[in-house]
Amino acid sequence: MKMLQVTLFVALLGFLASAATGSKDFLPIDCNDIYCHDNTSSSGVFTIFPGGPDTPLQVYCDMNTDGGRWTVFLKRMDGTESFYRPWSHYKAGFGNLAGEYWLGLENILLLTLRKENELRVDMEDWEGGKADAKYSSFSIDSENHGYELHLGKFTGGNAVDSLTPHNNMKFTTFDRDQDQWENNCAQHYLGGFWFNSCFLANPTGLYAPQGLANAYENVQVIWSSWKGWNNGLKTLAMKIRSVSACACAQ
Ligand SMILES: [Ca+2]
Repeated sequence: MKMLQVTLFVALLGFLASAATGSKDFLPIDCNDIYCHDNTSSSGVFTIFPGGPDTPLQVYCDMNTDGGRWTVFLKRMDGTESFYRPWSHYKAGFGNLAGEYWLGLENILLLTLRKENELRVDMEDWEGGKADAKYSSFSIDSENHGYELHLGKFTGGNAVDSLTPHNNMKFTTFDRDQDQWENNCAQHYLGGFWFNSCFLANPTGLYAPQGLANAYENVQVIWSSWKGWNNGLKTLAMKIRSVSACACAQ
């Protein structure tokens, strides 16, 4: 009887030790790490640690599109979230991870500091059409440098390129104007983005419901090289992925 108790105790210790080791060892930086750790993971909300063990962050991972492993930092899908928000909100992030959200410039910065990433933009119109655009690299500078955008070359996609004019632009919100226009692009076009003077793409623009998708000229969710200036999109998501596929140790 005593022997059995000792055996059970030792087994329990072993289990606790392995559980502790497991949780210590696996601190995914992004959705790429999660997929590499378990390639049966399906799309959904996961916890990542882009800033280290003390800063868990929840994020939506796209594990299906184009090989999966995508960390989604912007999702528009139903108009439930307002994207006309101040600098502090765009810095920290806002929204609902299962629905519409912006991951936050500080979190995006951490992700792009840790790894070299590519960018993918997926979108849908109200007629069932789908389109995408891909870029070879994506990173941003720190807040002191205005979270300036650095985009690689357009590498393809039937949405065609609407983002290159936003390259090397700082981020602008209605309460922080860092754009190239004499007025404030964010204030005028109702979002927060790396505006130039002002945009070819307006991913954080006003969400126009079906039937009203061309009622708000210029201020909707726009990807002009695909649907022009008067057609608000039904969905749009911006997502990044480590360019080194499954390099993690697990
Ligand atoms: Ca301006």
